[in-house]
Order: sequence, then C-alpha cells, then structure tokens
Amino acid sequence: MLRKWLLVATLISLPMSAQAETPNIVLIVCDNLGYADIQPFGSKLHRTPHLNQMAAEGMKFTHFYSASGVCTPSRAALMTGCYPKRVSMDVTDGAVLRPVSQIGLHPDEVTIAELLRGAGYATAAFGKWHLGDQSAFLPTKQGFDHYLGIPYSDDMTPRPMKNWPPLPLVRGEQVIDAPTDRDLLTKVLTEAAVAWIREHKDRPFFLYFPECMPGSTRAPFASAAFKGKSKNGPWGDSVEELDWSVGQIMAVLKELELERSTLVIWTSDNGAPRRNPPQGLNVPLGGWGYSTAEGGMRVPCIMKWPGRIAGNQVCDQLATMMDFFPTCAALTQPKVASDRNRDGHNILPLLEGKSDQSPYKRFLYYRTNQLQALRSGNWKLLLGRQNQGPRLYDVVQDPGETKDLAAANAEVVARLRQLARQAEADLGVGTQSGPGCRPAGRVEDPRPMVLAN
Ligand SMILES: [Ca+2]
Repeated sequence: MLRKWLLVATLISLPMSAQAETPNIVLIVCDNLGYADIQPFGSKLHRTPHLNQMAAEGMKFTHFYSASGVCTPSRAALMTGCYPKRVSMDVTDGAVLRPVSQIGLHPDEVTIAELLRGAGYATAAFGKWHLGDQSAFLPTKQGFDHYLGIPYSDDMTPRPMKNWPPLPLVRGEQVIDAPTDRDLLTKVLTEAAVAWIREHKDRPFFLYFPECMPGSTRAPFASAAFKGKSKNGPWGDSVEELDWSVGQIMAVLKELELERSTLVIWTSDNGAPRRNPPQGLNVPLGGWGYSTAEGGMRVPCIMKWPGRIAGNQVCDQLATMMDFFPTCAALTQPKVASDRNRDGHNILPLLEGKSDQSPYKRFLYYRTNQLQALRSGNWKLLLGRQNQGPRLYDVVQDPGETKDLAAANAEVVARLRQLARQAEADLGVGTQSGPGCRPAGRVEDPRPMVLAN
C-alpha cells in the first residue's frame, strides 16, 4: 500500500491565557453502553442515581458521537483527536484489534495523555486499552505513567486455533493475573482509580478510565453486590455497577475538595450492539452498535465541572470524542499544541454556554475504511452503494432514520456529496490512504501477554 505521510514540522504555539487554569481531567468511557442505558438518557430499566446526580450538576450532550461503531477505531480517535482512518486504525485485524496483534496505534502519535503529561499532569489509565497488546503499543508507551487493566476486550479469551492467552490483567507492562476474574473488573479497577486519585490529589492529574463493561460478551459481568440485582439481567447488573463506579469517583473528588478543579467526562465508546433478546437500548436512535446508524455511533455523554459548566444543562449540538484532545489542549496550553492534522474541535465554548453552535461543518461516519454517511447540520446523508441510491434523514427530527427525504432535497444531497468528496481527497477511499493519513504501528514478532514464570 502506498502511503504518503505528511510531516507537518511547524509547531503551533498557542498564546498564554490570562487564567492559566489546569483542571484535573477524569475521562470515563464505557464499552458498548447504549444511548438509552442510563436514566438521564431515558432508561426505565436501569437505576443510575450517580449519573442522574452528575447530569443535574453538569451538561448532558444529546448529539455526541463516537468516531466509530466499534472499539479500536473509537479509542484511537479518542486518544488522538483524529478520525480512525487518519491514523490508520480504521482496519486492523478486521474491524478491531485481536490478541497477539502485530498492529497498534503508532507510537509517534501524540495522545491526549502525552499532551497532558507535557503540561505537567500525572497520568494513569485503568481499564480496557484496545490500541495494541504488544509492548511498543501499551498505555505506558503512549503517555500514561501508570496502567492497570485488560489490553483488549473481555470476550477475547482462549479458543481453538488461536494463540490467545488467558485474559490478562496488566499492571504497567506486566501481566499480574490470568485469567483475570471478569466479575471483579469494574470493582477492582474502580478501587484502584480511587486510590490513584488520592495519591495524586496535589497535582494536576489525568485519569483515563475505559471501563470494561458492559463489554462484548452475551452476559456481561458484575461483582456480587450487583449480580442479579437489576431488572435487566447481566446487562443491567453491569450498568448499575458502572453507575456505582462513577459514584465512587465523584465521592472521592468531593471528599478531597477537588470538584471545582476537576472536569469529569462520562461517555461510551459506541452504541449497544444487537442482541436477541435485546439487552442494551439505543432508543430513540435507530440501529445498533457496530454500525454507522445513529444508534451505533451516537452515545450518551455527560460533563461536569462546577464553576465552569452550569448544572442541569442540555447541549443538543453535534460534538464528538475527537474533541477531547483539542479541548484539553485549549485548557492546558502546553507547548506541544499540534504538530499534525487533527479532526476534533475545542468545545469549551459549548461547555461554558458561550456558543450554541456545533464547531462541525460536517461529521463523517466510517465503518472500517468505508465512508458510509456524513452529517451536516440536521442532515445525515447515507451515501449509498452501487445498488442503492443515497438516503437523506433529518436526524434531529427523525433520530430513528425512518423517513428518507433525499428525493425532495436534491440540493442538500449534492452539497453533502461534495463534502464527502472533499473528505475522501484528504483521507482516501476504502483501502487507499489519502495524503492526510498516517500509518499505524506494526511489530514483526507479536507475543501473547502471559504471566511470567
Ligand atoms: Ca465497544
């Protein structure tokens, strides 16, 4: 594959702010949790009192997007502020990375953790990484001082004809337990995250907490205090434990009097996948996780920062997880602001109520390397394939994507198609990389992560 890597050598230095405030940042990302799986977003099944409290004290985003319907590309976008295709994490071992993979997020990519570490932050990640399980790709090589968690999804356990090891719990770069007890993941990681906050309360810190649940198994896991307690089986049990988890984080921040100096973000990496019978819920959005439907890529998101974000706010403007990087850059103003193209935007004006306009001219919906749809304003255009024409939905009025308005709005279809062509000139088409793409990382001799003898 011919790749062209544009090296933009110019460092853009940002002006120093009058108020050089550097808040702690806590970024919690659940795995496969659907839009309507928590009460602030309409769940009638799951009890989520701590998230209700968080929404009452902060801002709820009702048009917040992951950059992918699946895990690995979504997390690559979150870490880098780029579309997965830009950093060539759109297709890895198929749609996502598998254990013992040759591929990972390129070590040269500047992650949000490296950005914040460069600004003097203590950094740690607790949870599911899924950006490469080889030493060169682990969180400790991407800006995190400390890591505890599973390197990929909770369902990636030994199976015939695969060199997959028992599911490892990794601290730093060492496997400390395998197979790790999946029932305890939420509990153990939460307790470790709370302890880490206590240890780092006196300096700015960045806590990245990619929760492992509800995860990718048919029956998600929960500890004894939650197992069998919800009205929605294992899925509901795991969601209610995730609510407990964010409650623990908020409690320690309150106890340490860090609430006003901490931005807490809570979201999911993609929508709830289709199960029979259904477990997670994405209503009123159409479709399921692992797709470019609204239900696949629009996720619940709450942000809380007392003093900077007013309570009980709802933001209905389009924002994405690619915005975390530029927003943190704007907050912390480190010298390494940007040495390469990024796709996200600084959304502080939305958070602070200083703007009611999305910074996005258009948002791209990729499934692996296929640009399947594009949103601009209220309009979402499904680009269509050879045997199917384009379809156009007003996803504000019709989030279920039920009424195709393409025929009556030919000029909108044409305008969005033009935007798609512009994006493809930068990011390439299908397996082709465009001039704006950068390579993934690759190692020759991948090894399973196993306990040392
Ligand atoms: Ca996921």
